[in-house]
Formats: sequence, structure tokens, C-alpha cells
Amino acid sequence: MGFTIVQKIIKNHLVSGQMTAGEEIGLRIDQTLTQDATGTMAYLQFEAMGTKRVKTELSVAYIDHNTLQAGFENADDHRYIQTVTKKHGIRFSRPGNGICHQVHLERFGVPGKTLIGSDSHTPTAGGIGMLGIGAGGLDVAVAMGGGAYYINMPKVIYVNLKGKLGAFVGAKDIILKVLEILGVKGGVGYVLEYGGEALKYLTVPQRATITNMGAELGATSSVFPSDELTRAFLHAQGREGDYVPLTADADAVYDKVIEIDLDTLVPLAACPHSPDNIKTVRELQGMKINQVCIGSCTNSSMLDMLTVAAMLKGKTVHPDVSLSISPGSKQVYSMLAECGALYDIINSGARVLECACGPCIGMGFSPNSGGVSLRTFNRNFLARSGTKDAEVYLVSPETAVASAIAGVFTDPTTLKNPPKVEVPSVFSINDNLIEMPADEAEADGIEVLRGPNIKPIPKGAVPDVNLDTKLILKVGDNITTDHIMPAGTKVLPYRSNVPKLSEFCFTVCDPDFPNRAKELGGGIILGGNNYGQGSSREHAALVPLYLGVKAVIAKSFARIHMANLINFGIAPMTLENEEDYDKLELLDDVYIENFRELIRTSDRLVLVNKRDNSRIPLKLSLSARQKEILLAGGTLNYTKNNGNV
Ligand code: MIC
Ligand code: SF4
Repeated sequence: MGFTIVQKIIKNHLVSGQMTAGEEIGLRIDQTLTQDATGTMAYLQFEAMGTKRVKTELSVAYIDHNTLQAGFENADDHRYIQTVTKKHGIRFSRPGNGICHQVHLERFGVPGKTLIGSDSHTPTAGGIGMLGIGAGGLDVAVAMGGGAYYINMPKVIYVNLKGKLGAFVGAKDIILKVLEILGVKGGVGYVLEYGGEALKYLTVPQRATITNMGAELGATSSVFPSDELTRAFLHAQGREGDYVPLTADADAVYDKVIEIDLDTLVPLAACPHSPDNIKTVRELQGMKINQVCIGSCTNSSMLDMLTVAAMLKGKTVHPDVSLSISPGSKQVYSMLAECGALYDIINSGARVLECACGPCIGMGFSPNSGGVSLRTFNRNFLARSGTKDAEVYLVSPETAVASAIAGVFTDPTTLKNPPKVEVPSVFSINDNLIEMPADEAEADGIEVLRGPNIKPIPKGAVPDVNLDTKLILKVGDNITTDHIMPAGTKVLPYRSNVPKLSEFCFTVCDPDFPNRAKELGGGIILGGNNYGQGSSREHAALVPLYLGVKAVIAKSFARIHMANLINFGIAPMTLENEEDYDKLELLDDVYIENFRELIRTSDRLVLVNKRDNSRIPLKLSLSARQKEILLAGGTLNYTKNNGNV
């Protein structure tokens, strides 16, 4: 039996476990990336482990999220990351150089290698046949120290792309179609592998749009083969030497196959407040809109920006619409300036923002009250834009521009003269904003500069002998990490300050939660299906830990968040019978006898609800390694106990 692409990469990097779907495996990690909103924590944890120099082939720290600098906090964090990376052998991508995933694809990604990043959209690298996986900062810190990264061996979905995209239909519409088919938890436990006759027309930037937004399926990763188009892209980036061909074997076996016919695909939109709430743009045609934002790691490549510029050329943005455009990288931005496309963008009345995440993570450009905002981004979770009652729709750049000009939702296929745009055969290469780390000999002399906003990381504790506590929050299905630990201008600057962050924890769902948790001295949380979907931010585990949360019970968990909970010693348990969800109410007193011992010896626990003495069976299905981590009170303690520091 042959291998799929992902199985080939895993086979080459396997350090522990069997390649049996669902089994825990350890992977050797070739490259890591961090961004600044998760980076400070990752590097603080790396420092705590005491490793002097990174052991990966390449590690890069990007500054792209926290770039507003409305106070000293972000600037201090940037300075910390700049100095800590210089000391420990990590490259530093300065603010202004672009969004981590876009820059990594352009300058560093290598087909067939492994990459983990403290950002859930790390699978973007799958656009060039690299296995990119999003992880918590602590896992990235461990990998930088040479440790393995653990996942459950994924199953593989084959996405067969037939036909050819029509005019004004984009790669974004392909991934929106996949989201319509699979839903936001349809990818959990899977990697998606793309293939089929349409591949010969899909360039690397288009592929990267698709692999990027595979994160919204809950998938472990998404990959395309590495083929002649990959070679052409790497050649255009002056990196043809990094090219290796990589395809699945002809007799590879997939766990699931889906097929999309690009000939019949039409422009799609993800409606509020979930990336899988899909309608055709035609159904929404004519709806008045207030704002359009183009950019983010999903749609900010040179190809996207040239398309946008060509559609805006000679036009004016509708007077009732505010249009923002953030190019994905300095490379893209400078090339737009060089070829004059930037002129067309500026002249249309678009508001050009720096090449960073910006509005995607609520850093500016929040919509007006009740506003309708069309975004080429990947997430439209409630309140993520910074305006809780805004209606955010996720669309392709083509739909975004057509609508920005018309002032109403507009299906771009109704327009004439589709722009003829191609990926450049040569990119402008200037890595002057990538700082190289100091030589090993000089490293000792480098002082790591820390600002007052960097507070100690809360420490996990050994689990209680018996868990005797209260249910301090009950939430529904598909709770995102944006619900648990919101971001945006008011909160993001405190990513290094957990006590301050705790004031915002879960406030999107329940404004009283932080005070209640503090007054009651912590407790447990009950969630529905897919608890913790979305970002990789470990703050969504660290802050509840700080507030005394000892366990989370849910119907099911999202992969990265579950790993983060374990990393910080919070037990992620699932309900054996989903109906029991209704038996628990806010503030119920709950009890698990022999909690600590059962974590060690069993994967079944029973929670007693003291209100009515009902007994609720729970599962804690973890590997032996994960159980040890929980029993140690988290990964940092576990690593120390095992002498790996
Ligand atoms: C996001 O898109 O939600 C983020 C911000 O990039 C996060 C990381 C973070 O919260 O810092 C992600 O996707 O992991
Ligand atoms: Fe940045 Fe948005 Fe991409 Fe997250 S999804 S890395 S916030 S651009």
C-alpha cells in the first residue's frame, strides 16, 4: 500500500509511536515560527527551559499582530522578542516585514519539511508541500529546544479538484466550498490533501489560501503536492535549490474523498458568525455594506493584490464604504509600489494599512455599530472585529472589490473584463528586515530586555486528590478561543500580562465571569462540541488557569486548545453521554472522587452533581505521556521532572 503526502512527511520525521490513525506520534521538527502575540510566552517558556541555542534547522520570530503600539506594551514586547531571539539563535522578522505565514511561505518554507508555529494558520506552508502545524507556544518552545512535537496520527481526506476556476472565482471560494461540505469541526483528526486535474492551474499563492483556511475546519494541516508550479514559485523567490518534488503514491489510500468541480463553482461567502455558514454571493446580492477589508494571511499575496489593484483601477470606492487593504508582506508591498499597482489602489480611495494582521485580529478598523463588513480573512467569530453587533462576511478579494465599488454585496461574475493577472516570474528579494541571530560566541554578552508589562507565567499545579468544586461557567457549542480570551486593541497589548488579561476572560459570553471565578476561587467549565476552536493562543488555557480553572468538561474539544489545556495542567474531559450536558447548571457543586489517582489509572471518571446526587460519567482519553503531564501540573514541570532542561 502506498503513502499519501502527509504520511511520507510523517514517516521521515517520526521519532515515536506508530503511524496508526488516532495513535499519538512524536515528530522531529525542522522549522518553527512564532508571532508576537504568542511569541513572548513562547520565548519566556523557552528561557525557563534553560536551552541556550535553538536546535531546529531554522526558527523565525515574526512581529505582525501587535503592531499598533498605542502604549509602551507592544513596543516592549517587540524589544524583548528581538533581544531574546538574537541571543538564542532565532531569526527576527522586524515589524513591517509582513505577516508570518506569508513571509514564511515566500522566504523559508521547504517542501517535505516539518514546521510548527505558535499560530493556528501555520498550515499555510502546505501550499508548497510542507507539513505546517499550529501549536501552543509551549510546544513551539519545546521544539526549539530539540524536543519532539506530539500529535495524534491524522487520517487523510483527499480533496479532488476537477475543472478550472472561472473568471472572478477565486481560491477562497474553493476553501469556502470545503468548509460548506465539512463544517468547522469536519477536519478534526484529519489532514487534507489536495490533488486532481485542476492543480495544474492552481498557483502557490492560491494553494496557500486554501491550506491557510483549512485551519477553520479544525484540521491538523492541509497540503498540496510539490510539483512544477512549486518549483516555479521557489525559483521566482530565488530558492529553486529548496525544491523537492513530493506527491502521493498512486496506490495511496485515503480515509475520505471529496470532490469539487471548479467549472461550476461560484463566488461564496461565510456569513456571521462562523466560517462554515456558507451562502452564494448571489443570494446576498444587493445587501447594503459598510466596510470592506482586504488582506490577512489568507488573501494578501502578490497575486491577490494585483487582482485587487486591477479591479480598482480607475474606480472609486463607494462613498458609504470604507475599504482597507493590507498587503501581506514587504515583498508584496514594495513590488506593488514598483509596478504602479499601488497607485491604482491609493487612487481608488482605499485606505492602505501596514503589512500586518491588523483588522483580522481586531487591531483597528472595527466596523460601525451593526455594520456589515466584508473581509477576505479567515475568521468571522462574534466580536473578533472589535464590534460585537457587526455582521462580518468572509469573501474572496474579487467579491470584496466588486462590493466595495458598488456599495452593496456584489457577485463579481456579473462584471465584465476580468483582470488578467499572473504570479510574477521573479519576486523582488530583499531580506533586509530579517535580522540574523548573534554567533554562539557573542550570545552570552547579549542582554535580554524586558518591559514592565511582562509578568510571570502562572504555574500549573498537581491535580487535587479529590476534585471538590463548582461549575463556574456553562457555554454552548463551537466556543472559540476568541470567546475564551478575546484579542483586539484593548486586550492584545496584554498578551504578556496574564493578570491583566484575566479581566477579559470569557467576557464575550458572560461579563461577570472573571469576577465570579476570582470570588469563588476557581472551579470547572462546561462546554459543548468543538470547545476551543480557532486560534492557537495558549492564553485561552493560561488565563483560565490563573483564574483557578481546574478542569474543562465538554462534548468535544478542538485539537490545539486541548493540547494547550494539558500543557498547563487543566484536565480536558468529555461527557460520555452528551445528554448529561443538560444535567449540569451554573454554580452546581460538583465532586470527583479520587481525581488524581483516576487520571493516572483510568480513562473513566464519574462526576457527582451534589445538587441532585446525579452521577455523570466522563472520559479522559489521553496518552500515557499526556497523563504524566497532567499529573505533573503541566509541561514545564513535566520537562523539569524528566531532567530535560
Ligand atoms: C488568530 O488568527 O486568531 C491569531 C491571532 O493569529 C491566533 C494566534 C493568537 O491568538 O495570537 C491564531 O490563529 O493562532
Ligand atoms: Fe494574523 Fe489574521 Fe492570519 Fe491570525 S488569521 S495570523 S490574526 S492575519
